[in-house]
Amino acid sequence: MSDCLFCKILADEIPSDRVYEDELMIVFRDINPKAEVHLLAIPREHIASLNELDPQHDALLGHMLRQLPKIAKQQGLDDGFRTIINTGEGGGQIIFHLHIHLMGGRNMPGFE
Ligand code: DGP
Repeated sequence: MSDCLFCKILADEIPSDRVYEDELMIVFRDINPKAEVHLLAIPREHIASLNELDPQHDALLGHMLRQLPKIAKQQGLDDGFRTIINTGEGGGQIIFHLHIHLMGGRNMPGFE
């Protein structure tokens, strides 16, 4: 989608600090981190939010979720990590390209 910020990050039209990518997804650092490690995992396919998921996306979401523990460990989060998906304006979603927040380490809300 031409007016989607995260599609522009995918296309390298906007720079980002990527920590992982494969054929289905990329993971990059959140520009406004709420914890020592704060990453965003997004599908290459533009899906606006969980509200737009179809059964055809089951394998994609399964793939994304399975990569997160490996990526968290690569980031030094050996004790665990937090995932958050904000959905819709009422859920605090600002960017309407589905993304999974992966957070951990020092300064994580509730662990300051
Ligand atoms: P959400 O509220 O769930 O839609 O979270 C959107 C997140 O996206 C928020 O934590 C800040 C992050 N973000 C917004 N713009 C940019 C950007 O241009 N680059 C990066 N790396 N992150 C961004």
